[in-house]
Parts: sequence; structure tokens; C-alpha cells
Amino acid sequence: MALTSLEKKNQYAILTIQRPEALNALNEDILTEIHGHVEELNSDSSIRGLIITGAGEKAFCAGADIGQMASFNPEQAEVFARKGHKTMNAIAGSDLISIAAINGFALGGGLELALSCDMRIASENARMGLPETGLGIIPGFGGTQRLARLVGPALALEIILSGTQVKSDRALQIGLVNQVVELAELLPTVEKLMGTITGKKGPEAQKIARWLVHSGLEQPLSAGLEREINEFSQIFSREEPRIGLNAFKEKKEPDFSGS
Ligand code: CO8
Repeated sequence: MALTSLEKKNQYAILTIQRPEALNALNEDILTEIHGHVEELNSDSSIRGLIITGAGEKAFCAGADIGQMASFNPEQAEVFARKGHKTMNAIAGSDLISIAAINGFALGGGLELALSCDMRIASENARMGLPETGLGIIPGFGGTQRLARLVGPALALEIILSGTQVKSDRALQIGLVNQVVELAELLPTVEKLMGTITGKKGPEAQKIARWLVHSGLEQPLSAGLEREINEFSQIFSREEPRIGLNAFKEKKEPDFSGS
């Protein structure tokens, strides 16, 4: 039986991890399913956004399956880590605009899954952390790299080395999440934001801006700024600026659906 579900809505899809009895812990099958869903959505031109959440009211995802890891030798650990990275990279590297709806615990690989998304919105009961060092292991699905890039090295090290569970209000304060809302309001809030994002903006402009932000983090500021100038000029060879700028002049809503 599938351990994840995918619901397609207007322009976006909701991927839910369906293993609440194990707090939605990630085993190999779940990683494979998530990767498969992302690939399917990549090939569906009607879908531009991806929301990831966990079933139940207690957990987004409590991490990699600890039971599965207990007997690993180094080779098996590498296979599992590579599989996790492949899945997280598929999310981060796809053109899908992604939001993690964190509905409870997001620990270890669960937080790393949320970190592979563009944005994170958490419920008030959410607890986030990288408790791996308490298990004698390290974050292995991208946490050491993505968390430090998001909140800076000092806060990332505090979270990684202490294993502390970060509550929602602190997560908001340090920029780990974009918003905190009541649990009942979580999906409506995330869907509303996704609807705004996928609604009336220029899809090509969004794709390029998103790529500039992500790729800019991997290069010197001067190179990123130069890329921005190039992309800004190149976009004027496209249809979208004409639609958007003329609509503003004519005091109309832009219609990018045919661009
Ligand atoms: N893996 C497997 N099962 C889990 C996991 C998990 N990560 N987390 C919870 N479960 C299971 C529990 O075993 C329990 O099952 P059962 O009812 O059969 O005993 C069920 O979910 C409910 O959990 P609890 O009874 O423990 O619920 P509590 O409310 O008491 O506690 C906690 C909730 C605090 C979230 C607690 O479950 C916990 O600490 N879980 C582990 C969290 C954790 O350490 N996560 C990090 C795992 S390591 C990791 O993610 C590394 C990623 C990189 C891997 C690289 C590969 C090489």
C-alpha cells in the first residue's frame, strides 16, 4: 500500500506522507514514492507548485526510520544517504515552487525534507530539530548544508550540536519558517499562499527569479548580480513583460495564461 498520497489541485499538488503510526518517518519506500511524485509533477505542465505535509496532527515527519538504520554498515548508510539526497535534490532542483506545511514534529530527515522546499509554514504545535548527534550519527539528508545556509552557521550549529527541538515561535524568529499559524489554519494558509503565487504572476518571471535566488547562494555576490542583469535583459525578449507591463498601463489584470 502506498505510504504517500498526491492530490492535484488547480496549478499545485499536495503530497502527504501517510505513515502517522510511525510519525511519518522516512523509509526507502517513502523516499522512492516522493521522488516518483516529483518526477510525475515535473512532467505535468498544469502543475507549478508542490505542498508537502504529513498525515495526522502530530508529525510532519519524525525523520529517517531509526529501526531501518540501526543495522547499517557504511555501504548501506551511503546508499540510504544518497537516496535521501536524490529525493531532496529532486524537490529543490525541480521547477516546482514548494512549501512545506509543518504540522507537528519535523525532526532529522523530516526537517531536511522541509529544508529542501522553498518555504516553510508551521503550526503552533510544531517542533523542529536535527537530533542526529544524540543518536551518534549526523544529519545525512542535507541538513548540515541547507540549515546553515538558511539560518547561518552559528544557529545551525546550536541546533545540530544541541539536538534541541526548536518551537514554532523561535523558528519564526530565526527565519527557519516563514509563518506560524494554528494547526487548523495550516493547510488553508499554505494553500492560500500557493494560490497567490501560482495565480496571477508571470510563470517564466517566477521561474527565473527562483533560479537566481537558489543559484545565487552557491556563487559570489558579484557573479549573482551579473546573472541578474543578464536575466533581467533577456526576459524582455519574452511575452510576459508585454503582458504584465501593458496590463498595468491599461489598469487591467494581467493574463499570463497564454504566455
Ligand atoms: N523512525 C522510526 N519510527 C519512529 C520515528 C523514527 N524516526 N519517530 C517516531 N517513530 C515511531 C515510534 O517508534 C513509535 O512507534 P511505536 O508506537 O511502534 O513504538 C511511534 O512512532 C510514535 O512515537 P513515540 O511513541 O516515540 O511518540 P512520542 O510522542 O512519545 O515522541 C518524538 C515523539 C519525540 C518525535 C519521538 O518519537 C522521537 O524522538 N522520534 C525520533 C526522532 C528522531 O530522532 N529523528 C531523527 C532520526 S535520524 C534521521 O532522521 C537522520 C536523517 C539522515 C539519515 C542519513 C542516512 C544514512
